[in-house]
Amino acid sequence: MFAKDFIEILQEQNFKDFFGVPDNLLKQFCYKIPKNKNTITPNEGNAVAMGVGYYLSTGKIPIIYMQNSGLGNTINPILSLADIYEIPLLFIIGYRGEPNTKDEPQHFKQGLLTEKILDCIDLKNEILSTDLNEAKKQIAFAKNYLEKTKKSFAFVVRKNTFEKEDIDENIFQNYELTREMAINSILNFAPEDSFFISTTGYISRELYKNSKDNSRNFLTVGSMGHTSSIALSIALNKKDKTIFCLDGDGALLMHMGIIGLIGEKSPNNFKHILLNNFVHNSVGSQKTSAQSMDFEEIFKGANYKKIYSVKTKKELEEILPEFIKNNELSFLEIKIKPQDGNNLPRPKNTPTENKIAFMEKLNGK
Ligand SMILES: Cc1ncc(C[n+]2csc(CCOP(=O)(O)OP(=O)(O)O)c2C)c(N)n1
Repeated sequence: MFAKDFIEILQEQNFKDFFGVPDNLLKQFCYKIPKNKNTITPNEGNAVAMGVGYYLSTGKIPIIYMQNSGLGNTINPILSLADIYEIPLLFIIGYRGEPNTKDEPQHFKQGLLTEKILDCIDLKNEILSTDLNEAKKQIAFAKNYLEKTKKSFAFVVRKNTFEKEDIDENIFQNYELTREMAINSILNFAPEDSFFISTTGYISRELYKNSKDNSRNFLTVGSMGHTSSIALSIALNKKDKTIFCLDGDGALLMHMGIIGLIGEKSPNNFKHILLNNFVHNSVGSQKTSAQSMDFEEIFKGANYKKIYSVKTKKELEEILPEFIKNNELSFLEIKIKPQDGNNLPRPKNTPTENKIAFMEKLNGK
């Protein structure tokens, strides 16, 4: 079915407002939500909590959408907020790693357990039909269930449920630098014995593609938003090594509280780089809140000692030597434009192989 028709039926059934974190499997759906009805939240737990506030203030049932990877972020506000106050929410969940389909390793376990997790937290769920008339019946059933029981309901959405249509991906700005250019400049300037901890999606795949020695990289292929926490621990335990953290704006925003702890600990070997394209480039370039934020001020306020922000190759290459050499906790924002990464290679080695090689290099074995 077409995402637009599905959304129209939802709206006819009085499901008017949407809160969530974008997913590439739900890309068509995300783009067809009317803009003034779509709230993209930093993480999936925020979407649940905003949905609760929406219900409290309108009496209407919100739609909460996400990739199944985000389910973990929602469990606390589902169980100890929505459930205990009997606030019904309608979930739309992209089914990455569905059993017996081909997908990347980070989706395997989450896919295997998605339906089980939903059953386990007593969240009634169904696979969404690909047929519009069937989906219409499912929505009517869900509506009745939500209103009668005041419990939540989830549609699990398989790959290709929505027909592919051309979509005009959001381009909010057009900076000179791309992700590829920025990462290549960083790699050119970074000492050969540095280590990189990189975030989920295209950024890790770009680093993987362009690095000479991938055993120096820890690719956080899943667990979006946790890269800087991993990098913080490594920086604290390996004070003689330079640790680069390659973050995205979507990922940084997802668990931004950690920057307070990074600032508090202030490891002087920690180089935090934000590749800011203002969107979730890896899953279809849906906007993040980065557009209305001033990261230089925020990181300054979080006690980072050196702060840089650049938007051209020239500026970047002028600043990199100082950024790398200074011996203080540093933040570098690189404003870039979104860049398609569909054809980027994916790691040939398994996550466990990546871990072993990385640990051997880091720990000098
Ligand atoms: C918890 C969780 N929610 C959602 C996703 C799906 N996802 C993968 S990459 C990505 C976008 C990351 O955006 P950003 O950090 O800005 O990097 P960019 O893709 O723009 O390079 C999303 C939403 C995920 N992997 N995990």
